[in-house]
Amino acid sequence: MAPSNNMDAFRELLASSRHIVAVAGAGLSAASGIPTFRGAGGMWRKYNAISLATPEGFKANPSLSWQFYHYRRETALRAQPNNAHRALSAFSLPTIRQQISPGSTFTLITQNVDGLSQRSNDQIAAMFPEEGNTADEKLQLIEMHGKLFDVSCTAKDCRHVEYNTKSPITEALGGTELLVEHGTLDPDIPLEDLPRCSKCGSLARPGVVWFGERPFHLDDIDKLVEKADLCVVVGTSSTVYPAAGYAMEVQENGGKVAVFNLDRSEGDEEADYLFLGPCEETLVQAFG
Ligand code: BJW
Ligand code: ZN
Repeated sequence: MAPSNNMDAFRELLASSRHIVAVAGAGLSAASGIPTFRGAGGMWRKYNAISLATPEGFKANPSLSWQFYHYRRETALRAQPNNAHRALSAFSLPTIRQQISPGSTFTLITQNVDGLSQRSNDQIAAMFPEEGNTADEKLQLIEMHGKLFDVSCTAKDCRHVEYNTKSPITEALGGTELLVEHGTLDPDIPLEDLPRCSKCGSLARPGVVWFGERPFHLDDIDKLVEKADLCVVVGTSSTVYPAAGYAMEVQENGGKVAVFNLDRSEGDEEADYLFLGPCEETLVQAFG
């Protein structure tokens, strides 16, 4: 059966669901001016993903890779959460969620590394300081592909991770975001001028998950997906595993799936609900 686009019916489902997970991708941050990876204007069309965003590419030329991530950090620093982030953040707040979906749990599992969902959660939580959002009911957010602002030591005997929003992250990278935009990266920034571990001085790398690497918090995610009775899929092409498999897993366990995406995406014909359009509009209707 084709997926339904009946928003009232979806809101009824939301009201009666017990354990809700949302799986988000780059489309969630598109309205904040963060480019997506695939499709028109996608970063993987413009840049060579293999040389910039893989462990092998980083090893072969950390100068190129760091310029790409410096550019991404600068873009994310300048961006602001949009209405789609805010709709999910508000739903994460127990006091608001109880009105829409009494007694339910909710976790946002995002593939995004831009930190915008965390910033949105912090902003919304600050608006409701006293509202019974106790420690064990904290906003639930899992950044499974890591964070652009985590800087991670490459030395096997150190592995120190530091949260760092410095702009530029090192002097030598300052201004190279313009080279990235013009597609003229400098392959020769000396290793000693790239970000280094503050503990042991070794070369540091961006704290993100590249192909072939284990995503973060997989054990927690597996437990959440196993018990979920509703999976909300937002702004992802659903081509990258394991995230791409969560919706089907929820459905196989008898749960429902609702997809919010600009265009058709992988597997969306199997969904119970499909809302095509910008998620910064459709999520507000669904969760507002
Ligand atoms: C809008 C919108 C608007 C636009 N509103 N919508 C099983 C089968 C086959 C392969 C594998 C498998 N399991 C694992 C693999 C290998 C691999 C994989 O999936 N390969 C596939 C390509 C086939 N996966 C991995 O390697 C993962 N690791 C792993 O599984 O490890 C297992 C392990 C276990 C134990 C030990 C060791 C290993 C890791 C994947 C890492 C992905 N990394 C990246 C880069 C992160 C750093 C960085 O940002 O640079 O993550 S790749 C890139 O893709 C990024 C994203 O998070 C990810 C997903 O992209 P996303 O978010 O879906 O973006 P787009 O652009 O594809 O889609 C955007 C969508 O939004 C579009 O549909 C638009 O229409 C829509 N949109 N505007 C709503 N306004
Ligand atoms: Zn170190």
